[in-house]
Amino acid sequence: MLSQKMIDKLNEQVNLEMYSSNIYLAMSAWCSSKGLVGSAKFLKDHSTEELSHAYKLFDYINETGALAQVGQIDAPKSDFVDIKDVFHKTYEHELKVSKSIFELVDAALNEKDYATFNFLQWYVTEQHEEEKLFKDILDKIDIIGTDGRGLFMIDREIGNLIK
Ligand code: OFO
Repeated sequence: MLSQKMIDKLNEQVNLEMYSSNIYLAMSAWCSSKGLVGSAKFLKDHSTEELSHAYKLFDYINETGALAQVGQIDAPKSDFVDIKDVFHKTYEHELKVSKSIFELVDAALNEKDYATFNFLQWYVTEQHEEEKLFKDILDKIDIIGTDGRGLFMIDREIGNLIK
C-alpha cells in the first residue's frame, strides 16, 4: 500500500511524463515546419515513448489500489532558434526528469517503500539511456555542424535513430 506522500509524488511524475510527451510533440511540429523530416519523426516517436512512461506509472499507482490522477499540463514552448536549440532543450529537460526520478527514489527509501523503490529502478536505467541519447545527438550536431549539407546530414542521422 502506498503512503499518501508516495501517491502524490508518483502522480506528479505521471504529469511530468505527459508534459515531456507534449514538449517533444511541439518540437516535432517545429522541426516539421522547417523541413527537418528526420528530426520531426524522431521527436514524435519520442513523444509516444514518454506517454508510455506516464502510463507505466499510472498503471502502477492503480495496481496498488490508489487513485492515479491526471492533472493539468502546462503548454510547452513551440518556437526554437535552430536544431541545436531543440536538442539542447531536450537534454536539459531529461536532466530535470532524472532529478525528479531520483527524488522519487529517495522518497521511496525514506518511506521504506521497497516495492516502489524496485519499480522505479526501470526509470533510473531509462533516464541514463535518455541522457546519453540526447547528449550523443548534441555531440553529433557539434561534430557535423549545421551549415549547408551538415543540417541535412544531421537530420537524416537523427531520423535513423528511431528504434
Ligand atoms: Fe524522457 O523520460 Fe520519461 O521517464
